[in-house]
Amino acid sequence: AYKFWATQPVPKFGEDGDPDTTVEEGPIETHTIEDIPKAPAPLLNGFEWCEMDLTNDSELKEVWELLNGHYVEDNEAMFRFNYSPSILKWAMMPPGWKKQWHRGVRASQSKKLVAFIAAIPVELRIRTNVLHAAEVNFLCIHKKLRSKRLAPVLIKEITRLCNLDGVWQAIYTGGVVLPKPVSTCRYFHRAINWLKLYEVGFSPLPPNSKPQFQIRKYAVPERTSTWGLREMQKKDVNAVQDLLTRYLAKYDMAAEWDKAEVEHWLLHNKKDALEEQVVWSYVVEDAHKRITDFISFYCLESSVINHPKHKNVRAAYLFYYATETGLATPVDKEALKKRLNELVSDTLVYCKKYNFDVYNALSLMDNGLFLEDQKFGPGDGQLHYYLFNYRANPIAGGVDKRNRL
Ligand code: YNC
Ligand code: MG
Repeated sequence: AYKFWATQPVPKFGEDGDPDTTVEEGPIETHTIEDIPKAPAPLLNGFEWCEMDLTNDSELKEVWELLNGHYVEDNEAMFRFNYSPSILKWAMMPPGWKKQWHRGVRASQSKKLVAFIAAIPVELRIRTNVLHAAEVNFLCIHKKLRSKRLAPVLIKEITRLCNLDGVWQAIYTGGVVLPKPVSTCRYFHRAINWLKLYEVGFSPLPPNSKPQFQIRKYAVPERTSTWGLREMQKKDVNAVQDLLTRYLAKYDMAAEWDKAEVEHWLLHNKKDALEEQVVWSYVVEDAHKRITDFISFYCLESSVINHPKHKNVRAAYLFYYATETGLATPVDKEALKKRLNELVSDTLVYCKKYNFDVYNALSLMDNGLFLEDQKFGPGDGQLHYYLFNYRANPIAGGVDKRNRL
């Protein structure tokens, strides 16, 4: 098993032996740029490499079409992620993005795009070490080209391209089990439009319940409750960056964002009126005009595969948050729990206002403090976190157990 992954600089299952012993953290292997091939490995006959220029709307649309038809589905093939062109730009073009890290495969004759993989730069802190790393995502192969060992070719190619830019470590996530997760999270879902989720087969009707009981259970307050909550603006970037950096310091693994990254990830500036909003961010400003909290979510729709009535499900994903309440020493856990519940409940009001059907969150950061109270239920999806060419001790998921991403 793992014919390809066994050849890669990743930890193997079982190799660290006793789970109570800790390993020394660091790179698994080191190379120099001079050793890295300047040209890509050849592809199967009839296919060629290409660079996808996402600033070009027609190339962006090609990537969107490939992903829309062939990207990640749930186990029962009922839903498939449908990243909008706006969210693709947001996700793949943060500060420091590189065109050469948007790699495609075309059929040589038709020029049709049949496979894709992308990486973005990220400053990734693991405990006390900050890695100048890549985050790899959007690996996708056309359904007709599956199981031909093309995925390893794409992975080796993105590795080569990262290496050529002096990047030797990467982080990536997936629902599949590979050697070897550094952390694992579970997805949680909070129904907003319960009836639609029921109709598409996402939410079950519990025995002894009735649709109207479920609809009432998931009713959302009309108004937000936190004093001083407002939409985040550009003038808040410095304060939010400072607050977020201090908040994330308590986790064992987190991205480190500079101000430009905070602005990109939290204040998606729409370049033109046609572009859809991708991310929603709110701050709490106190009576002294200090930013004491912020919370954000982003939009990711899923296509409903072959449904007579519904074409898509609009999901909001809880993104980053931070609060001064969690930064007191010692941490007052009850106060933090109360504050996070208020903030998340307020975002639920906005999710409803902006027509989301479901609110998703992972079992990371301090989410365990509010998931149950806010009526999020565990889903069957897991998300595994992987590090490439970096040995690290496991990072536990869940509340207080220090992880993020
Ligand atoms: C996966 N998701 O195990 P072994 S997540 C990594 N991530 O290798 P083939 C995967 N590896 O077991 P297919 C993987 N899925 O023999 C499969 N593999 O060692 C491994 N789905 O290749 C698999 N997108 O080409 C096996 O398989 C080998 O034709 C088999 O293609 C797979 O973006 C795939 O789920 C996933 O489009 C492309 O099924 C295809 O099935 C597909 O015969 C739907 O491949 C979409 C989907 C994956 C979403 C994601 C993160 C990707 C991370 C890749 C690893 C990056 C490493 C770091 C590189 C940079 C380093 C630096 C610096
Ligand atoms: Mg293949």
